[in-house]
Amino acid sequence: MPTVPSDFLEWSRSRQSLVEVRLQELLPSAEIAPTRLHAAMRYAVLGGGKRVRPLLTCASGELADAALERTLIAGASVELIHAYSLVHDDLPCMDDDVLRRGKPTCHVEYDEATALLVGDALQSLAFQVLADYRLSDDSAVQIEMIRLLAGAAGSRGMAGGQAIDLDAVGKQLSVPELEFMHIHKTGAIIRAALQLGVRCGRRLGETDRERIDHFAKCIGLAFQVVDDVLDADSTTATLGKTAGKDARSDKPTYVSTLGLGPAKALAMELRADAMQAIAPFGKRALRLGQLADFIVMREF
Ligand code: GRG
Repeated sequence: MPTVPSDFLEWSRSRQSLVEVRLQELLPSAEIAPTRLHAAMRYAVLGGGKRVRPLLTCASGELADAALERTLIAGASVELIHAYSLVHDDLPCMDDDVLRRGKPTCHVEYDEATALLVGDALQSLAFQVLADYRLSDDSAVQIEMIRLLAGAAGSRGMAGGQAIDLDAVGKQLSVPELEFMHIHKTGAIIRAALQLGVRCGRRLGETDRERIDHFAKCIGLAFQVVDDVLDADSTTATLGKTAGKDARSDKPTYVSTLGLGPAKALAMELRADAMQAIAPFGKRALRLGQLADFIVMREF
């Protein structure tokens, strides 16, 4: 099992705190009307979460020599979409959960209608951010970034994956069916995080982009496999969200389909495939490789 090196901890902590500051600045102040909605938006986004997606945006941006500031803003826009998805996912009409990031879910702390609006407003804010800031010297590339994130969040991406997930409750899915669901539900936004980072920088050749995209697909899926393993194999206190939820909700997962051991082995296989895809970049892909390790080794 690979270990997380200390220079990666330093790199990731510095980016996490920089993203945190950008998110604080991008979110409307809780003193501006409507104050309750703005307070709830800040509650849902700030002070929690691993910020894996912005870290991926920073790492892929580094590979394309992107300015850090651009990747922080692009990463923050992806995190806003992610935060919206968590708020909506926790609602009683979806996963019906009471704990997220170690605190009461948004609809428990506020109310259901507010949580619904928080998700709506965070999604709009993500695209406003992508349109407001100059993230590429080429405005066509910037429009492409907006299109990529919209596609990843929509019915052909995350929202579609969530629809398949809701429909799968009580059913047994085959591994290809599970893969299809998670490539959409979890993988699409992770892939977009990497695509946006690359587009903040200089134009990479087609082969290099494909390498990064293959890496993105592998770690997007690995992320979900590990999420399923942790749900089955960890505690609520460690996760900061309700553990054992998938089995109790009768949801098909990699653990229910393959078993715990083979699911862990699959995560390692996906990591190896991801590493192979970025090997030709050598040291330039150091942070991407370390993030892949972090994703498969994380405990929460
Ligand atoms: C409601 C349209 C809509 C979509 C919801 C992402 C999602 C789709 C649901 C979340 C449910 C879930 C547990 C998905 C598994 C993978 C995942 C996204 C886990 C949470 O992401 P982390 O671990 O969370 O990055 P933090 O809190 O660290 O940001």
